Amino acid sequence: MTSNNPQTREWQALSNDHHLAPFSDFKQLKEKGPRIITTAKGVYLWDSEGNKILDGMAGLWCVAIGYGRDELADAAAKQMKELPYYNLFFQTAHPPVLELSKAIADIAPEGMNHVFFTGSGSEGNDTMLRMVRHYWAIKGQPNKKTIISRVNGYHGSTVAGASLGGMTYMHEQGDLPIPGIVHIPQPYWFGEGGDMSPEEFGVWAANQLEEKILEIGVDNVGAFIAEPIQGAGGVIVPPESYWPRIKEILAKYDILFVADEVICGFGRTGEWFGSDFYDLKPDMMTIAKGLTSGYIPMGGLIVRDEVVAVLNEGGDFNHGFTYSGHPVAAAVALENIRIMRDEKIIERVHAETAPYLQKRLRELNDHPLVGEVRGVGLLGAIELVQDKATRARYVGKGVGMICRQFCFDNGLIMRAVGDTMIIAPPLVISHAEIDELVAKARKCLDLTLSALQG
Ligand code: PXG
Repeated sequence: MTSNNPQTREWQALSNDHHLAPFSDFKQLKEKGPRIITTAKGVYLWDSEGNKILDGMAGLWCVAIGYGRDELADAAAKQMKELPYYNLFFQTAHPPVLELSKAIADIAPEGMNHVFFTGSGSEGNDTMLRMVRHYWAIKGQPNKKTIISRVNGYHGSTVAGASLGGMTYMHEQGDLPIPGIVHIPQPYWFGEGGDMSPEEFGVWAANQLEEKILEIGVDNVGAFIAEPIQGAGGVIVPPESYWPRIKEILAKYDILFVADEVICGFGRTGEWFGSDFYDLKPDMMTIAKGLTSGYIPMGGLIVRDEVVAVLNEGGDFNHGFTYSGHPVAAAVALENIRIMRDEKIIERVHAETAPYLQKRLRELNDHPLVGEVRGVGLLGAIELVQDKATRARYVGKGVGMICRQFCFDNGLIMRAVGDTMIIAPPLVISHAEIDELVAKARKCLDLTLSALQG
């Protein structure tokens, strides 16, 4: 609470007195006071102190088309005036949700033509869990209940979402995971690959899926869920051997495959979906974030035709949310997709900005603190280490948090997951803005190294 700006202090007092922030240490936040973000345009944010900040995280992985697009605000206002709300229960529908379903079917992988809408990615994964079990019950295999997920995957913060996720610090609060969800190791070579080569480790990590299926019994396994590239876990790009081996295993056993596309979907990899990038052919895909560029909450589950054909035989699916397919959210999502298409935003990521960002980021490999730079599309990770050769970390120093603070103070939002710095800028970032991002990242790495040495 050190601001000299009375307005900032007033907002921080409101935070102290009334707000409980997500994923925060309430007491620590009270002592420090939150940074107040007031406006945004393009890839930049401004805080209440007047600082301009390059948003290397697109909000929270969501602001694909950048901040400040009036078209989305106009689409919301128009829809609010026409039909601000109506539900989709009881055999009703409205134009925006139907048009959006079609627009999503048009961009989704072939054979994935139906969408169940939710208010968030977590709700999308809750929907997935119930739909998978309902699907197998209809097929006369009600024991196929278990969902296999991965350690350090992120699938949301509802009870099912956090259980599906493999974040132990989330499981510790609230007796999670719920029964029927099990986890296998993640394909995180840099952190866990030991002496194996990345390719060997990728095959080993994929084989854990087969071992788990055999351990539980295929008659008890409903689905495997995974992010094409883990986001919140630290932008974990699997070794090249990983997805091909997983695909072989999935082809061998009769279980559903769910790609959680909440981060990878809508252009992040330079393709519409991470499943396109890795040619994954999932049965279901969870979506959120980039669907509306985060301008308004919306998530969903895209479902393969063969699965829908089974669900069609199952009577009522007793599941849904008040805001499933909300008309204003649907109108915003439609406009967001239109802009992505008309302005060829994903094509530009694919052909120009992703290769440029990846090339520029890898220049940071020469920095003494950097053990690895990796990334795909407009996703990037920088591993901070004490020893490049052995990949050994600084112990007990909180290097990632030190670096994150320097970034904050120097006009760059770059996240820390442990000692892994991660970025996922808006898809509209320009070459000049990428240069700025990389220059600021290098400066903050220098400051971090000095702090460690001092
Ligand atoms: N799946 C994935 C892959 C996600 O990244 C969710 C599901 C849940 O979406 P909702 O809309 O319910 O939040 C997410 C969300 C982080 C962070 O620390 C990431 C998310 C959420 C909160 C924090 O990077 N991703």
